[in-house]
Amino acid sequence: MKKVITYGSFDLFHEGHYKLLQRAKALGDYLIVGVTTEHFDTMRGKLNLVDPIMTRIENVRATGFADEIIVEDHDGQKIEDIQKYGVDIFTVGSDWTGKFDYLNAYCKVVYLERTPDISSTIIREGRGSLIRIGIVGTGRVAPRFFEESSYVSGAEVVAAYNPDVDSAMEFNRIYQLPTYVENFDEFLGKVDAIYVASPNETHADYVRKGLESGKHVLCEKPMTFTFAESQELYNMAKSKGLKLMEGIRAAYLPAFQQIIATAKSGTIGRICNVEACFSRLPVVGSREQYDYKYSGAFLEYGSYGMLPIFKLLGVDYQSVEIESILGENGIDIYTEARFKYDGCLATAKAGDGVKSEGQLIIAGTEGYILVQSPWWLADSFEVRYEDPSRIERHKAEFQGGGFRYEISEFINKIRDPESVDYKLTAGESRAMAKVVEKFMEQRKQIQGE
Ligand code: C2G
Repeated sequence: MKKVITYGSFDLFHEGHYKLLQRAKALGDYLIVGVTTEHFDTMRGKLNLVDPIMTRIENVRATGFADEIIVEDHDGQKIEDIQKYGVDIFTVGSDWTGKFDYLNAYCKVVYLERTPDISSTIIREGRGSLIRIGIVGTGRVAPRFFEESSYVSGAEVVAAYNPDVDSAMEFNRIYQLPTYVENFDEFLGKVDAIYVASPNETHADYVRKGLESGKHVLCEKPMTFTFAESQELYNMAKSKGLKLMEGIRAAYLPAFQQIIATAKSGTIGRICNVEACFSRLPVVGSREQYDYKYSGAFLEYGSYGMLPIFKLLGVDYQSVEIESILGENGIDIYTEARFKYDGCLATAKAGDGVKSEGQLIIAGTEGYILVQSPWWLADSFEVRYEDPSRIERHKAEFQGGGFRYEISEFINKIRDPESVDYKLTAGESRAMAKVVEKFMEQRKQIQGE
């Protein structure tokens, strides 16, 4: 008797799962299906599971393909199961190609072609339905978004748009998206939500078009260059009952919210200074190096520095001074935005062509919080005091590249319209747009336009 084994979460059970199990069963005589526990899914970085394990098991059982159902709850279990049950074939969908080759030492490994277009056949009911996402802009971040979205249950990237048809087609080919359309309106017709990752100056227009056609929008920073436009877009989303979110990844990481809460809890006394730095040396020939109008240090990375400042001190600062060091064509290779609050000073530093230590320091009257570089990808932080031997170390790890937490938040918000914005509020996002607007005005003066 040929024994086959496969594993999965089988959340929001759909045709892709059904077909996988059907073909897995056809590979042999006896099929064992491992259904993951929520704990195991959290450990492996899979977020947003909707169905409880009993429902997921019941859905697998209902197909009639499984001869035996087991529960998967820890790393390394696959090797144990294969040996314990005398398994001949391990199989899983092609989205995992290569990842389970190590099991070849124990049995045959078969990757079955993933079912591409499941969106049309999904049972669209209530809270649990799958959110079809379209990516606008197929540049450098799009692949990372695509890969991390696969860890967010209920999120499915189904289409990608780029006016540069070659780039869009190439993205479609690599990631085997089910639909390809060249026309933007048609593209919008295929999705429930869009992720805007196009060049900075095109963000606002795509956001507006997305909202106009009733789509939820997650937009890369900076979403707009003016306060008024940011306000207009948030108002539009609100009036249409849609979710609009600015994608500043750091805001959604588990450690970041813990840092903010710890600082606000009074542990370090009254906060008197916040200093956040984000810097990198650009890739030669990249947009950041030559796009002196809509790129440069502040437009690319200024939002990161402003994030902890606004979260900790609010958006009602007394004044802000912005100063830059310029490179060729007047592009800023380094910019500092210095905020003055009542009883507190704060600085957001951004370097794109200047490299510094990417740390976040929150200074208080009784101690300080140090988040080591890169603070925007924090998985730990320290609370320190006058006595250098007294250090409280906190850990809050994240899985993968961190992107999935932002995607997870977006999906959660769409699923639960009553959910409260607190990780990055519309007010904080608008306040960032206001500073960006001031920066852009100064830039225009300097560049003589
Ligand atoms: N699948 C598919 N087509 C889809 C979606 C999923 O063929 N459109 C397959 C997956 O490749 C997997 C199975 O259905 O083989 C279950 O998918 P998930 O529930 O998403 O589980 P997954 O996270 O892939 O877990 O230990 C767990 C395993 O590693 C797989």
